[in-house]
Amino acid sequence: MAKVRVVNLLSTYNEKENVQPMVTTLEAIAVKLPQYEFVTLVVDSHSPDGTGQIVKDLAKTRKNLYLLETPRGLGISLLQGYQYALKELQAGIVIPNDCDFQWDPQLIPQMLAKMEQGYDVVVPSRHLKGGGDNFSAFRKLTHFISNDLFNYYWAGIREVKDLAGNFKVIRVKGILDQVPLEKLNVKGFVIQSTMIYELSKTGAKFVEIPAVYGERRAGEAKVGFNAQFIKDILETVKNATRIRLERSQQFFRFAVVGFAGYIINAIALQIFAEVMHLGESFAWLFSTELSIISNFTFNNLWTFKKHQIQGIGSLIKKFFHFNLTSLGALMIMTTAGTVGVKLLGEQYRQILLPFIIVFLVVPYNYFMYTRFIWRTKKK
Ligand SMILES: Nc1nc2c(ncn2[C@@H]2O[C@H](COP(=O)(O)OP(=O)(O)O)[C@@H](O)[C@H]2O)c(=O)[nH]1
Ligand SMILES: [Mg+2]
Repeated sequence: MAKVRVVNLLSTYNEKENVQPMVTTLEAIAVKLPQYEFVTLVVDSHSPDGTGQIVKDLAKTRKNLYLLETPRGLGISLLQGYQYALKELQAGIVIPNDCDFQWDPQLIPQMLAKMEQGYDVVVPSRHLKGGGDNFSAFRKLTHFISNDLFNYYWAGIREVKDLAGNFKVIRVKGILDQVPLEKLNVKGFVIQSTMIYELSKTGAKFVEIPAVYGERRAGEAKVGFNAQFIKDILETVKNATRIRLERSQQFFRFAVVGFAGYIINAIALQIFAEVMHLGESFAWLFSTELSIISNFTFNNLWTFKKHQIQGIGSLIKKFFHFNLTSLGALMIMTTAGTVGVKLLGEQYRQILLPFIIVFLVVPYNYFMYTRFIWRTKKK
């Protein structure tokens, strides 16, 4: 069997002192992990200090070192790098990292071991016990504002706690290759949380491991109070808001479909109970099942369009699966409805219905749907 190809994706801007030590450090790690085939791809934004030239020189004596020259901007550069790693280098795993040793590349074996346990994205985290940073008060504050306030709370990206780091191990098959990289329009540092969000939409399984964000080995950080910094803040706010809206649009559609399901449920309940005299329990059971069918159909066609289930085979399978997860709701409805009508009388039937839906079924269903039905299934 061919070895899995791991692409170390290094972003550089003025890293002339760091790039060679990083390349050789990664080579030493590769020797310890012969079960993988390691390749290094440097994305350099035409660094004025000549980082790109150093990489070109190093590549003369190496077959597994590549340079991709990119426009300025960490986001732009990484997005181009990811695409290059997938299309040109046939990556099986991509490991983006900074080139200044702040994230310790020695964590790579441990991170790959996590992936072998079945995780799709392994994230080193400053926010776990045992992790941390050496930030100044100013950097602590900016990290808190962008990571915690905007990305975690406002955008609602909660898959991991540390959303701002570059370093991670990402599986390609079914995960990174499902991210619409060419359509993502982010230029700066907000690429990091955006990638976590996009990866989460593929159904990726995340895990964080504690890590310390150390001192930069040489050279200077690009983050400081300058024009770029302002642009990064604005982009963070804009992007977090976009993600928030995207998520609430999904919720809005979900609510509309749910309301249509309710109308169907209410009319069918009335007909089954009053016109067809099916008996209280059957009226609740069948009318609820009709609304389940309607919910499945419209959520698939509209609410979760991006994750739309295709092909008649998997559609039937998913419908069965959907009914299984809706079984709880069906039982809640039938039992609560039947008992409620027995206790209160038939005149309360149409009052009980919305009451049961709002307080019992909707919370239960939203949880189940987003968790099990419209997540991309992976092997
Ligand atoms: N290709 C590319 N890399 C960049 C750019 N800006 C920063 N980097 C690299 O991204 C990594 C993180 O940047 P750094 O300034 O260390 O940010 P900090 O660690 O958050 O202070 C480093 O390896 C930088 O060289 C850019 O515009 N283009
Ligand atoms: Mg750094």
